[in-house]
Amino acid sequence: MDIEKHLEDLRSELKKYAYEYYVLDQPNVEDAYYDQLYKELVILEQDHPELTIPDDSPTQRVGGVVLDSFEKVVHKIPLYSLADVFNEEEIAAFDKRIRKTLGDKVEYLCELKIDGLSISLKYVDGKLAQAATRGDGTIGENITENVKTIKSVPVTLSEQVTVEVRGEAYIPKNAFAKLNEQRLEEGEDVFANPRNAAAGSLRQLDTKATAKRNLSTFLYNIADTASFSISSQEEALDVLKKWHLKVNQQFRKCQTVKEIWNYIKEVQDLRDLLSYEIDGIVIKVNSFVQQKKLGFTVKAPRWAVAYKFPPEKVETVIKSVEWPIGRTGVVTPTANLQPVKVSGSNVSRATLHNVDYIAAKDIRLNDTVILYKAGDIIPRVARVLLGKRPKDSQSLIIPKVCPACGSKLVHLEEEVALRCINPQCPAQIQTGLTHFVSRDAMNIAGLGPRVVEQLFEKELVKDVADLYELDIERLLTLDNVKEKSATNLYQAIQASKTNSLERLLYGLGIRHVGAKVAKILAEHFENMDEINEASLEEIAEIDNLGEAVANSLKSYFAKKEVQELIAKLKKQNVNMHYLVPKKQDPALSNSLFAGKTVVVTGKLTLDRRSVKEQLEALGAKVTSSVSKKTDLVIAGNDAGSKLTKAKQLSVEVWDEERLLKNLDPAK
Ligand code: 1X8
Repeated sequence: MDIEKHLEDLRSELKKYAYEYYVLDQPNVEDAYYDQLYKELVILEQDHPELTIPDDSPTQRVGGVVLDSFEKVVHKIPLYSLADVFNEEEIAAFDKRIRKTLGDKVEYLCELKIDGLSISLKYVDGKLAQAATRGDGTIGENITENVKTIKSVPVTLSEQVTVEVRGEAYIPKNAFAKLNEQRLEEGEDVFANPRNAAAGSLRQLDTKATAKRNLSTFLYNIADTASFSISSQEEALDVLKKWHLKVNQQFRKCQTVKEIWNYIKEVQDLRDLLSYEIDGIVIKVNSFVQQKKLGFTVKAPRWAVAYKFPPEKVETVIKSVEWPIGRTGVVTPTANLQPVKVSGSNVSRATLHNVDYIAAKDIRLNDTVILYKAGDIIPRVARVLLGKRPKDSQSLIIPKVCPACGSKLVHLEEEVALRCINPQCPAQIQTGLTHFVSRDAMNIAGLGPRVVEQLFEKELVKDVADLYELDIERLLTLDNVKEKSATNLYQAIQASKTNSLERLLYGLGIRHVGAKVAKILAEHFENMDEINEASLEEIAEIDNLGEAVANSLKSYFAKKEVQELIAKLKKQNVNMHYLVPKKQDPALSNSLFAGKTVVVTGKLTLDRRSVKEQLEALGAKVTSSVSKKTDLVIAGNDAGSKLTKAKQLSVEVWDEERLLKNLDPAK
């Protein structure tokens, strides 16, 4: 069998299915069938390292490029912003201005306004050459490697055109919900809206992270229309589609304000059914000749406006207010509401944030309030309907002491939050323990919140280290825990002792140390003692971290209780080291790079990704920041601060030529 031909067939078949699925949104084969072909391709590509994998192979969508930073990109043709309108009158005023210039023969194309991030894609001879964010409209960031992981973006167009197209990258509703759920679990802040989520997902230096976010796109604009025979927005959408770019099909041609308004009403009804968020509609004069006649103001085109949907607002009643304590001791007043449906989901609780917020809005028990979802996710109280306030209502009583431990609640310096600062507070410890055992932390299965609660009540566990003193006999004293589950639980607890350092670090629940930061710290310092002793500056300088993390770690480790806890965990043989994923190839042990920590910086003539891969294949660990642990720095042209740092620390530095010689001694 001709393997090259087979690979080519597989790829084109997979590409066709991916196009039908991701661009047309009309799959023609079962997912399982696609997966099977895909796996076959992965294996064949692996089995034939002598054959080069083309850039547009379906397997090349998983990311893997780790960037140092995002380069700036200048948009020769700027990406404009649009003037907003909020009601029918303002649309009528827009229409009136248009007709004053153009007379009565005007046609509008109305499109959905996608709640995402504007991007620009450059294709050269039909090949994706560059992708950039909008930035300020004139200067954006180069996100080519990130965009290559978005499956709706073709690497190759159906025609070999050289063109710059614009559109929106967005995160679908289900992916957005999943992402926020995951972030909550990891103790990270949730994204307030899909636009932030899309932006955050695209600005990942590690493109593997982008690949996991399931982003998609809609393209709606050709920057340089003059080069193509297109005379209207409608035709532009047609051409984009013909080139195999994903185009939103829910547009409508309208002649009058009434028609536009009817379209808006229809879209509003259909909004919840869409798989992506929209925040309005865009109204454009259809004809390019007419667009040109109208031109631009300093800020925006005169030929288009964005109609913004009002946030949905509903009435409900505050039934009670709770003051739960989180694992950091912060008290977050939370209202229990009469359940209502708002912006597509049922809501029965809303955060009241803090005491200042309650005071500012004068929120009281049994008040009727207006509720809406900010950025369409977090339920918020807009205001109290004073006319519906019960006559005998009284302001909420702000708790003075912690509802769990009774110690005095305080405001730390410049904080609006009320805090319980008792490190022995059972509510804090209990939520802290639930976090410690959670999936992304120590991953101890079978230790749900109810078991944790019992462990506390029966005083079997007072801190996380006590978990490791539990034996089967003691576990059997818990309600509903039989021989089998006690054994499983015991084994899960014991197994967690061998987790790599980042799980323990994250599990400790240190402020600002989410799963990602924990991983960075573990990789950098490799063991708990090093982190414990690291200076503020040393921590703050590590890539992607900063002062908040550094300060938080320093003040955490400065506590006597923390030092005692760490000692107690050590005594229980809980692993405190970073476990590097093992490389197996024994041939590597005599490689010059085996076990060496290498940093590559500056401009190279070689492709940085392939340099990194070659070094890793030879047993090196390639990292992004220079520290005293770095063994070697490869410096290309214009190497900046990393080279300076390497010199300061007397780390060995090679230029590209020397690297080449050592990668291939024959040269
Ligand atoms: C922004 C957006 C536009 C469109 C859709 N979604 C957006 N977020 C569209 O034209 N279909 S146009 C636009 C802009 O010009 N700033």
